[in-house]
Amino acid sequence: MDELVKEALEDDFRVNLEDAENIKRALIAYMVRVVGHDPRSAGPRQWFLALAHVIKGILSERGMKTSRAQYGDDTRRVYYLSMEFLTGRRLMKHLLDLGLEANVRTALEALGQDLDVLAEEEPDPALGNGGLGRLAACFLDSLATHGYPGYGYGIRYEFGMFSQTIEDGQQVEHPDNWLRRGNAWEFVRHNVVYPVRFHGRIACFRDETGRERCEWVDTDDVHAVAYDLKVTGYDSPVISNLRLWSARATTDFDLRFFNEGNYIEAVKDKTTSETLSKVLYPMDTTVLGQELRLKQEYFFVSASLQDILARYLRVHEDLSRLHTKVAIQLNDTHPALAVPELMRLLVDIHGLDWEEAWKVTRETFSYTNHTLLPEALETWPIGMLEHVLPRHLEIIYLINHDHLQQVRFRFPGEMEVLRRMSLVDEDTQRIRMAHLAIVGSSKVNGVAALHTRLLRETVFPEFDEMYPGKFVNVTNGVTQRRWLLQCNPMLSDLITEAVGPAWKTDLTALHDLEPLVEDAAFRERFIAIKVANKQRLAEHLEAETGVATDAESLFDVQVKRIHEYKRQLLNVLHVVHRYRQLREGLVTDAVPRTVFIGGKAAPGYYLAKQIIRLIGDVALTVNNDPQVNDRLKVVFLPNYNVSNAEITIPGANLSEQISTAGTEASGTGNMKFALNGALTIGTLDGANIEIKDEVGDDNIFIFGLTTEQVAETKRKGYNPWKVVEQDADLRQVLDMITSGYFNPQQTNRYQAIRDTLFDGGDHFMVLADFRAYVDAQARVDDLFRDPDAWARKAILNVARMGYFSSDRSIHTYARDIWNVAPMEI
Ligand code: GPQ
Repeated sequence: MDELVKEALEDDFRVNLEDAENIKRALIAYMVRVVGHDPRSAGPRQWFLALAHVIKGILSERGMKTSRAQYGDDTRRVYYLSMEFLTGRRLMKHLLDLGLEANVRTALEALGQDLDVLAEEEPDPALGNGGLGRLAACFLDSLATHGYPGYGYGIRYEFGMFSQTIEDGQQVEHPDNWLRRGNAWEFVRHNVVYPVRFHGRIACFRDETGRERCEWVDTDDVHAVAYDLKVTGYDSPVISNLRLWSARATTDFDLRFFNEGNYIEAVKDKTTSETLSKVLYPMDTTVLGQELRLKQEYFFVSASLQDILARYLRVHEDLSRLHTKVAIQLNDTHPALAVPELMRLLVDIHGLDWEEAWKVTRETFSYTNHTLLPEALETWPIGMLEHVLPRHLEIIYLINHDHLQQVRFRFPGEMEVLRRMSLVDEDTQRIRMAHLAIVGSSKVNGVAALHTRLLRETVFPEFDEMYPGKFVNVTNGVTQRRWLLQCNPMLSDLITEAVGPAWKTDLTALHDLEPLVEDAAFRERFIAIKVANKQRLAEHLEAETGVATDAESLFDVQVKRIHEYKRQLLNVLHVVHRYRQLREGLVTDAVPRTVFIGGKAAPGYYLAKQIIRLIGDVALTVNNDPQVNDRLKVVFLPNYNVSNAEITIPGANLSEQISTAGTEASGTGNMKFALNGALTIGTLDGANIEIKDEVGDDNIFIFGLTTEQVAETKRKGYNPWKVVEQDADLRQVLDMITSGYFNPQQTNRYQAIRDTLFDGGDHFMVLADFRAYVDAQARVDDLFRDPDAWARKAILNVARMGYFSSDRSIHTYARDIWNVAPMEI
């Protein structure tokens, strides 16, 4: 080792990627010079850091080339503004993208280290809640892979999504202190700092030309400091940047108090302003309406726009042409304050006319809507906006004034339409952020065909009428680089061996797998890989929780946020029904199953937490009942996150996508499972419909009410009591749950669940879909008894998932929304 160290240091940081020996020397050099540790005594943690720094060096070099090419081309750039980015761990992804895994593995072996052990040293950055944040990460991957000039902006939360444990059957939240040991991948840019202002008042005056100008004065300021993460694409020279903002107190602020001699006050205020980037709100598709959240939204929007304008002004002078070089995508309404903020910057700071600024603004922004659920549509109290962002409230009023004038022109005399379309909800005195985003954007998109149709027909029909062509669909996708290539290496190898590597950047190439369905040897290998992935999942689970599962059984998986509309409860009702049937000997030929359910409940969402508890109670009873536990097992997968998903999804036979029709905007888990060879049991909801269209009716288990039937049933007066009265099995199942069968120590534990199903009117139609679901599950059993027939359908699912790549989504955005092309490097 001594000799090696000496030699490597002479090499002076140069890394030749083709050569494992050279990588080894670089690792040693970085260990000494960057990590500051003696290679002779370094452990996995230090070697992880050394490796991360080696890679960071490569990314930095390539990032500079990308950035030079972008300035050179002067092309339109895409900025993706999102409160959430669920990137997953970086190490293995970078190695895969750079084609470095084999050489790095060899180099580490020579140093007595195991790459897989090192990879576990990296925390999973949980800067998002679920689908929306993970979609943003898939998009960055596709942008970089296909060479689009993409750039992400978000918040560097000090605490990401809480980590979940189950204690006494109940969810317990733990802070996610992911930065505790630093973040090996980030570049902190102490020179990229912008002030972000809050509170204060508006002072208007006439300038020298006689024009009225308004200034926002006496504000409380916070600094936004940039932290950059380099985003690699697969086998691509293009690097995207993800810029995350961290809040830091301004020094002025400190000094004011300091000079008054109140040192402690100064430090207290410093902490207050720094709480802005402290923690991610752990709610998914529900809004809380807290002032801190509003401030977070404005904080990252303001910093991002200042940065975008500064970059534009470095090479251009005329802000009235901004939209020709800049496209900004608003990931839901969370960044919708960007609309009034850009207006403020253009008009108040840079002196553009209102009309001109409005034209630029509308041409610059596009908005993606991610939900139809009314509780997720953001609105802010006027009083709160007035206090926190007085100038923005004025600008919103001005935008609304012009907007309503056009509405009156388009719908003369229709007062009700005017009320509905206003940016202001007069009844509640709140600003409707979705309306603001719609009027401030050139395009608005939904995330699956059904979702876009429902947006146009039921949520924003007047807007659709008023702006023909503004509403478009871009069905979500997932990146096959993480959700097949990285998470399922065995299946990836089999596919590449069979049809070549093109699928890695063009997923439609999977079509070529179809003929292999007839190849018995291929089917056998496909089956063997699924079994191996199930074993990997079983081992992981046993190591994490001590629960043993049988990889021969059907692995039935539902992993996603816990929410009433996603209907984990329907899943549990089926489990209890199956349990009863097995116990009472009503079925003798049931296929052995392991039902996995995992996901986090928002900390304040009582019913979701009760559902987790119920799963635990049912699991305890079922798993300890020797009469059935060779044929049925129930497992709650704790702390579902990106890293766990990478192990869970490849190990599934059956993917549960059972939301009430018309409630899940798209879903993306549904795509990941099918791509890894699971069959779907699902409703005609979100992207399930398009998955069915692609894989074919015979290769998916569809059940339950359609969106139209749900609406029709409700219109006629849905009565849950009636449904239960007519179904003896359902009655028995509900009796068991509500009488304390699974929790004799507290028999009324599930009163709230009972109440929502009966007195609450079963809003999500769990009871209405019970029978259809149970029947569909029986069809699942039938097919699983014939492993070869199952494998044929699973292979067809993989072969026909080409459409669901985020590459396709990104090409569609690029063409239909952003008008950008890949760059040349
Ligand atoms: N989604 Cl509004 C979230 O993950 N968080 C949110 O706050 C909202 C939506 C999801 C949505 O529920 C899924 O159906 C989508 O597949 C996903 O966004 C990405 O579009």
